[in-house]
Amino acid sequence: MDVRAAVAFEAGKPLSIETVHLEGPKAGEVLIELKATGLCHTDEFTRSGADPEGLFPAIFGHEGAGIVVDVGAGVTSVKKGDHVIPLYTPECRGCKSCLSRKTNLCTAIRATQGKGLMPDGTSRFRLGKQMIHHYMGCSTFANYTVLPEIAVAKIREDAPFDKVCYIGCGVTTGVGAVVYTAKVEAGAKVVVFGLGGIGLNVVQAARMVGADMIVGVDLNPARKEIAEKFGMTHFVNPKEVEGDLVPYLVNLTGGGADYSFECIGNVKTMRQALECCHRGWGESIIIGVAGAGQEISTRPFQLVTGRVWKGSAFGGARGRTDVPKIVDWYMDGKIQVDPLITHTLKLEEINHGFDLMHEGKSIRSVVKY
Ligand code: NAD
Ligand code: AHE
Ligand code: ZN
Repeated sequence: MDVRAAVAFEAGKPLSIETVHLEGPKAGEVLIELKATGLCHTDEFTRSGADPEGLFPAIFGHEGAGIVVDVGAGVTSVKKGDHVIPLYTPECRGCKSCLSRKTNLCTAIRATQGKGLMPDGTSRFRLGKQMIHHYMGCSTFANYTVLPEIAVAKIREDAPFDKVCYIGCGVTTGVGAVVYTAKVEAGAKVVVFGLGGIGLNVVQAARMVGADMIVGVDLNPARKEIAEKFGMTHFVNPKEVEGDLVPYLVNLTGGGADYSFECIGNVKTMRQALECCHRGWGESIIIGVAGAGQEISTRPFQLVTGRVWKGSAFGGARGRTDVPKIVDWYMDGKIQVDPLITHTLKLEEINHGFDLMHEGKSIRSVVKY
């Protein structure tokens, strides 16, 4: 079938709206009509050329929601008409990682996903004779896409697509990092670096679990107001701090954070996030994705003296199990999503969405199909 898609032909270039051919679902795969997709900073990271795994031409997008319109042979877990969220972290429930119960990083299809291909080693997208790569196994910057059934979460039918698409990455990443990765407890002191589409979800989850102090660190002063509405108790703009940021944060938190979260993707702030943690037990969770060639560093003494450095992908959430629960949390009013969706765009306006991201004017832009 012909589908409308925003195609990335080259790193650093705007996306181009094209009519692309999409082949139907093969065995174990489903065809999804996307109703909406969010624009995550990770899409921009790959578009810019900073992603060492980046492939071109490709159809980006990994934060979608839609309806199953066809299923391939042998598909049993979803059917036509089901409402779903595509999962860039699938959950096969049979691989070593899924069975370990120690990680959400299912390995069933990671190798082909990283090559921009479906599990059989081919792409379903082409433009004329040119093969177009899938992206993060999702390619939600198209009005239809194909995914393996292990990479879709079935969700309730009363959830609005143009809001819950954000649960496909940003909401789950931020909320999950607090609830599943760090397991922040009531009374904790939390520092959040970066108050964007991810960091604000860390803030609201820290409030949800009962953190006492939630410090937000951002260079953009406009983030203060929205972060306070989401539960931030103290705002720190590094540009306004005299001297080093780390001792300032250690002092502010009365000895250091119990938990810190890096939601920027900057290796310097990753170090600051670790070093502002409390001696003996503070845990720092890296969520931000850093560009090719970047490395983190600290004095090993920081770890010897009990600080813990961890990472979190997709918030540690097991997609098929946890995403429907997070949709319920939203529908039940436990977490807020709507105020974070600052812009709704047409597919043709998608490049404007990336401009808004760069200008710090949007928190989340959503494309509605
Ligand atoms: P965003 O652009 O919405 O937010 C980033 C925020 O950081 C902005 O508010 C910006 O003002 C602030 N910032 C930038 N540089 C700063 C600095 N030096 N000090 C303080 N604040 C600074 O981005 P996002 O969508 O929230 O994504 C954040 C990061 O998380 C990106 O690196 C993205 O790729 C990554 N990410 C990771 C996962 C995962 O599973 N680990 C999932 C989604 C996104
Ligand atoms: N391709 C990048 C890695 C990017 C990365 O870490 N992605 C996160 C999700 S970001 C969503 O917005 C992730 O899930 N990582 C686990 C994985 O298996 O990719 C690089 O640096 O190579
Ligand atoms: Zn994302």
